[in-house]
Amino acid sequence: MAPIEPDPALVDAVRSAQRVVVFSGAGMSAESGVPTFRDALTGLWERFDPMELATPEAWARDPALVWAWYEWRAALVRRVRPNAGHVALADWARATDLTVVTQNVDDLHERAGSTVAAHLHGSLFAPRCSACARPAELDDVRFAGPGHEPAERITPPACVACGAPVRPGTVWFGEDLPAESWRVAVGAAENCDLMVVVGTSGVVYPAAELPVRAVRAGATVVEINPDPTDLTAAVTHSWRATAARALPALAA
Ligand code: BV8
Ligand code: ZN
Repeated sequence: MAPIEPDPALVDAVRSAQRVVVFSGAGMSAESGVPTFRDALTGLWERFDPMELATPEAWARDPALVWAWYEWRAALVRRVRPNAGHVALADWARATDLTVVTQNVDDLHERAGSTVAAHLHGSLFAPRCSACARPAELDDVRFAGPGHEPAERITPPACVACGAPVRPGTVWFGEDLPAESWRVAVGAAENCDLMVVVGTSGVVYPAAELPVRAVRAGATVVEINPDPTDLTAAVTHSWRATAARALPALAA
């Protein structure tokens, strides 16, 4: 699908930007082969609702099911590669003051060479003890290991310090965002002159507030998404294009 050409005013705003913030969601990783958060999950997990599984209640009820889901997701991310959109952002940051704030829990921005200022919803690769919060070494947990058979239940590893179950390092629905990540993200949104919002449906709060905060602070906000979203009405320009097609054109 060739992207519809961008509005010339959008291109001008991008070319003249001095302080850029890129705010990414799951659509950023779609062209790498990572299912977006609201796409029906595939295979073993297609009958589950991510909104149900990504909660403290699901973890309390069935930690082995939740841990197996995260192992499956982490193993999938390990198998894929950053796409041209991730690479374009890393290149763009070498020439411009550019800050990446992501809702994504994968490490594809980093593997493309970006420094991520804030992982608002945590990371698949930062498991920690559910009791003493000690970070678990990735080789303590199986998803860092050689390909394991996908399973619907995997007993979470035990914390080497206190023996409690190790939990995924992501922010579940009903949990607060990491305070430092949120502080950095709000500061970036309120001090940029351009925000590029890529691959998010804009339904998860408080992250979805960030583009509105940028508009209120006087920034030009450009949305890149093949579909309209809850944010489309609030942004300055909305470009019906995908991340891997649009970002290389913007960053050129
Ligand atoms: C909070 C980590 C304070 C886990 C995620 C009731 C009780 C408690 C809270 C609430 C409540 N009601 C509402 C709330 C607030 C809640 C919320 O916003 N709920 C929504 C759903 C209504 N938020 C929270 O709970 C947050 N915490 O509020 O704390 C608090 C505390 C206690 C009590 C009250 C309040 C925490 C939210 C964090 C949840 N964790 N992830 C995990 O991943 O397992 S969020 C999850 O959704 C992912 O991180 C994902 O990034 C994020 C947002 O989704 P998107 O990234 O937008 O992805 P999505 O699939 O939706 O859309 C993809 C888009 O890409 C689409 O638009 C598509 O068109 C586009 N696209 C597709 N292909 C491409 C593309 N774009 C470009 N290129 C392509 N190729
Ligand atoms: Zn512990």
